[in-house]
Amino acid sequence: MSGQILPKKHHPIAPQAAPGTLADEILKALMFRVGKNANVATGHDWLNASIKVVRDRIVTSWIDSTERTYKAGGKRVYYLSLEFLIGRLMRDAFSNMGMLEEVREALASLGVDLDVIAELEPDAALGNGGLGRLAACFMESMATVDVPAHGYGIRYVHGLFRQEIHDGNQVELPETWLEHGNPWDFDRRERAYEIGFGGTVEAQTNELGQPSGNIWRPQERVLATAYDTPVVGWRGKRVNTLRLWSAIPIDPILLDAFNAGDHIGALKESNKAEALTRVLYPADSHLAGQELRLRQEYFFSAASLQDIINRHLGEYEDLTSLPDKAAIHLNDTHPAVAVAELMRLLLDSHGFQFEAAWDITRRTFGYTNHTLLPEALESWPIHVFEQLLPRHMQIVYAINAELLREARDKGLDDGQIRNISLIGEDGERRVRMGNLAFAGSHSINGVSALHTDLMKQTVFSDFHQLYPNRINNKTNGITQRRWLFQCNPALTSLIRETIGDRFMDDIEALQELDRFADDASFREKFAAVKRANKERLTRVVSERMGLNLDPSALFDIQVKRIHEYKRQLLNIIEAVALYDQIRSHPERDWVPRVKFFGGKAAPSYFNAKKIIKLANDVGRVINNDPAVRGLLKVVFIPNYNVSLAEVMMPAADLSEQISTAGMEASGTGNMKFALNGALTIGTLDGANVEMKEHVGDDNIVIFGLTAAEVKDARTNGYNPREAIENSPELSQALSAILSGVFSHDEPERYRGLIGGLYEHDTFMCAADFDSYADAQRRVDDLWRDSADWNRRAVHNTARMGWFSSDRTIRQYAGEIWDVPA
Ligand code: B1N
Repeated sequence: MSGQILPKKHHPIAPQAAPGTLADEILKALMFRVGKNANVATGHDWLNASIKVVRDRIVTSWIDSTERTYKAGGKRVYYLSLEFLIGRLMRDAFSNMGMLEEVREALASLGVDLDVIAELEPDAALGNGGLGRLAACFMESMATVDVPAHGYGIRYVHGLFRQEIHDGNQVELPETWLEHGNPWDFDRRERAYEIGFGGTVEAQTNELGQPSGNIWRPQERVLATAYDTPVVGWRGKRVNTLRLWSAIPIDPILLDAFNAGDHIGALKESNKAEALTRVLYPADSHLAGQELRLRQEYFFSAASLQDIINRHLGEYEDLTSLPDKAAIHLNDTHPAVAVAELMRLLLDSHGFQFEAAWDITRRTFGYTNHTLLPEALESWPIHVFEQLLPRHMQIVYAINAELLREARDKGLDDGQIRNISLIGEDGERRVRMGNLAFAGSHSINGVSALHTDLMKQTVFSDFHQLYPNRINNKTNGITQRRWLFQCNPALTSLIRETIGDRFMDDIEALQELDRFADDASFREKFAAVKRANKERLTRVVSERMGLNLDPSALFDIQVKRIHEYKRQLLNIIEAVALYDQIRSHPERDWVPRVKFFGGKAAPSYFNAKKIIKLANDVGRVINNDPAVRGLLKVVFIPNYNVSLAEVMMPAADLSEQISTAGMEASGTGNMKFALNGALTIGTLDGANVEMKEHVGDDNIVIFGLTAAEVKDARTNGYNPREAIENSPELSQALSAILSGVFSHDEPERYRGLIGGLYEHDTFMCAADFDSYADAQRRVDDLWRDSADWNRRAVHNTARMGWFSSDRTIRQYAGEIWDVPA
């Protein structure tokens, strides 16, 4: 696509620009930094040149921000995350610098369309889903609210796989975001640290023969080198750094082997090092479990800690003051090994005694828990951990001894002590990373009020008894710059015309829009914006899938990772039931609806892949059945990613947030939809609970069992077969799927997935079905009164300001990190 979009090649004369203008700067960047002239430049070249021009201005502010923090002697935040799901950066950065329109005009004067080259920017998918996207929103908000921060992660060569749908099945293809280079980042080859693995530990003795620390002699070593991306906050106020590590061999070629003629063997080290940062593990909320993953975790944690300590010792005497100058945050347990690594550095390299080291460590770290799902709680078999990190294993045992002694002193019983131990003893002995992160941090937070309560009641109840002040809540948020201003420029303009610009700097001012919900002429404008956004999505679907949709239908969207607890299956079964109803009662006044699905399944997640196949099978049958008369469409859009989300969020009428109560820690897609004026149909799970409080009971459609009811049902022996038999609609829908109505070519295809519901139904689809179907018919009723629907939609937008990640970050800054914001 790149070469052909721009007609430059056919221009006999290259475009000119007056000296000193932005257009002139772009032409110069094209010439001197990309090495092309306008006659031969491709779309990517124009994109690179434009980015370089804006990046220069960002760098000025970047250096300024860094110096400001340095001079003030301020505390810095270090956000350690194995995932940063950043997506495209161009619009984000240009618009935060206040240059988007200026660049657009400059490019237009050169005959280049900014919207066209924007599409060429790769979608950096260095994350799986909500956890990684949250890290990206946080980076932008930290820069916006002026918190000096560094994000630390891995520069994966391949981010999350690209999804294609072949014959209804997910096919995974490698993602290659670095194919055209990365115009944003700075290669800091001078910032390289050695990282060791394996080997042995030598006990040291002093001249009197007493034990005096330990020395780890790793067997393997690689270099971590840094790539820095500037992260610019709103109005260019502050620019922070996202530092991503890449692994390179210390000895790229083993000269001995090479000289002996073993040319392939000589590259062994090189291949091994580079494998470390080659690919992101594609499992969301599920344990990867491979040794390579633990290597990735240690690699980036250790590199980041060396960097942090280096910076600290450049400014201060020693590490005693580390907790006053550095807040290191663990984004889930993926970097939890950093707790043991900091202890190692303090004990073995900086001469601290255990007690002092442990005090420094605990005052420095904070930890966010993002899930209570047992299958996602990280733990490593002792032998894997010990082989790879022998010194850290000793330190984990030492911390554990101290922790368990403290627990015993405070009167915890044997069962409780077993629960808080860093070593799990049921079956194979394992290092529990959640317990390590908890023990090593002064603050442990959940990501929604409900999730935090459940943390206290379940996984961390004994820890909570031991340290009653450590668990706290920080409800997630999203950045309104990307998730309103950029993805929905028409709505943003309408809001500005209506209430002025104040909300652009203070999102709580969005409240002022609330009273316009009762203004019919405003509502019409609001509806017109929604309609245009739906048309945009309709065009995308038509281009990508050759499917024509009616933008006046109710757009009902469920986009997120495919996971059984998120219950895409419940939604699909309801579509099948509705299909039955439409055919059985053609005389009824059915509301035309398009049910959109999108999301990736972990490549090894069998049931998730079946769910994708089922959505596609159901769609094929329903969409082609003339008896449906176009009243229902089911569409699975391939390759859901950040860029697609930017088109879908603004186009939704109805947002599906239907997880089994108690299982979705927070959700953040729910917030993006509501901010853009969709109504939510949802369970009382995660942040839905708080969204209901903010938007008001009349402006959200809640159904299903509560978390407490789910727990009761489970303990009292829930019988799914009975639930299915009590619901004629559900029974019929399940029978249809089981009998092969949607899988003529293989009637047995859904025996496992659907048949299994009668026996287990772990996620309570049957228990919630009737309540869900009723809620959907209530949605239909609301939709029929369009003025009333729009009034509710306006209330959603107006009342979602609280869910800004600026608010979340201010809470972290004030209540966890102790930095001003
Ligand atoms: O983190 C999001 C929440 O909004 C979601 O509710 C939650 O499901 C998500 C292991 C995870 N929890 N755990 C993960 C991701 C990758 C991985 O390898 C676990 N993701 C979440 C933000 O708080």
